[in-house]
Amino acid sequence: MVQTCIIGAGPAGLLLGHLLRAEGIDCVILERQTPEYVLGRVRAGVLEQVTVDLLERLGLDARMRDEGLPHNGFNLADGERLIRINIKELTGQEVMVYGQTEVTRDLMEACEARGLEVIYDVSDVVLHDIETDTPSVMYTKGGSKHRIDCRIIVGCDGFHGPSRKAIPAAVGKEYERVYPFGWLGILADVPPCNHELIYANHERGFALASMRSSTRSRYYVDVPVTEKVEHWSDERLWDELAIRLGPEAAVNITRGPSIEKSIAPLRSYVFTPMRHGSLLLCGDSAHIVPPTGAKGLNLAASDVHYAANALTHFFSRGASDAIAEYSDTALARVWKAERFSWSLTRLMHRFLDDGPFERAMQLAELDYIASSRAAQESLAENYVGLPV
Ligand code: RFL
Ligand code: PHB
Repeated sequence: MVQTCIIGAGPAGLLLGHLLRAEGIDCVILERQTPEYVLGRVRAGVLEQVTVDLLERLGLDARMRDEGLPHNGFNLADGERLIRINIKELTGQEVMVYGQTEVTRDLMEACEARGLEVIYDVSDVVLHDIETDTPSVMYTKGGSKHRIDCRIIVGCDGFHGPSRKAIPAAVGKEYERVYPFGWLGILADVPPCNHELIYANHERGFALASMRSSTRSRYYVDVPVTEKVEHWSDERLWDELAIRLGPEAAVNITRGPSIEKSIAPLRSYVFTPMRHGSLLLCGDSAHIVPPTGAKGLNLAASDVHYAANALTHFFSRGASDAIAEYSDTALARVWKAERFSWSLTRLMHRFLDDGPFERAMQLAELDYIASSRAAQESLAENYVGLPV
């Protein structure tokens, strides 16, 4: 019997596991993949203060402080000019450019020393009796079946995991928007074309210039969801980036061979409630945002912040009200991040039925942002992350 069984050892599961262990709560994490596979996934790059604070609280921020890049601003581009949003001046805050892979590595490497047990390479994970105070999780490892009895299950198993699906259809409600395009991303060991991120809306489509360090760049362009990555040679992708990012950025692009190249579909999705009985959901298992606002990993972190507080109250004082309120508390922040990610996606991408009018509206909005401190403040406040 353990107090908590966490399903999924992505950033949400590992962060939560460490926070619970720090409070003396015992837990075990079940992960479908191997550690190498988890570390091989190239995902988020921008951390909000909430995520930085959690790593600091755990004392796992040393490498991020050394190697991460604090950014005071980011840029929007409309095909011709760069519009700089000075987030530091507008909000007093900054964001940290430090890859999800590195966050995950730091959390993984601390598990053994801190007594956080992660069981990798499990299959057939099934949740039982979540509507009771004595739930359990069944799984298979190395050909044999196992069972974990616990008091609370936390589903941190991403969009495709089994946890959300364990909540009866009559209880759950889904809100979804699927976009007609995906992001084709390239990772390359070349210096970034700009010291800050550039989100570009060009007539030919969206582009993003991002980075992982001063020697490693991450770029994206949007492509139809039906597109195949094989159709994009590195050269074709560099040519397209140079056009879409605009002349100022193009002259500074250094080309190089891709280390990774893949297409990620874009989706907005929210599942409610985020708790049912003895099961809590955190991160992508409950919601997905399009990557345009860099919110996915950070929302996972804010869910974990609320869940860790609720479980600490529950296990240390027997107070169940924080658990009862978890879903409403987490969703209030989730919906605002969904709104921001959706609106930035709408502003920066061409949609299938967009005509000259919609294009003119986007350009007018970008021009408004360029000229209005109020508009920039709102953008910056959302970009650095709303308070938890
Ligand atoms: P994860 O990372 O998907 O981890 C879930 C874990 O659960 C495991 N799992 C299972 N384990 C046991 N049994 C099962 N049956 C299981 N099924 C699944 C999985 O193997 C996995 O290890 O979810 P988590 O922890 O909630 O974290 C969420 C973030 O990973 C995600 O929101 C971000 O990566 C989104 N995202 C970004 N977020 C940001 O905050 N800033 C960014 O700049 C940013 N850029 C991005 C992104 C996501 C992208 N892709 C590929 C979707 C850029 C991209 C391209
Ligand atoms: C990334 O570096 O992968 C990245 C940065 C900003 C985003 C999305 C992805 O909005």
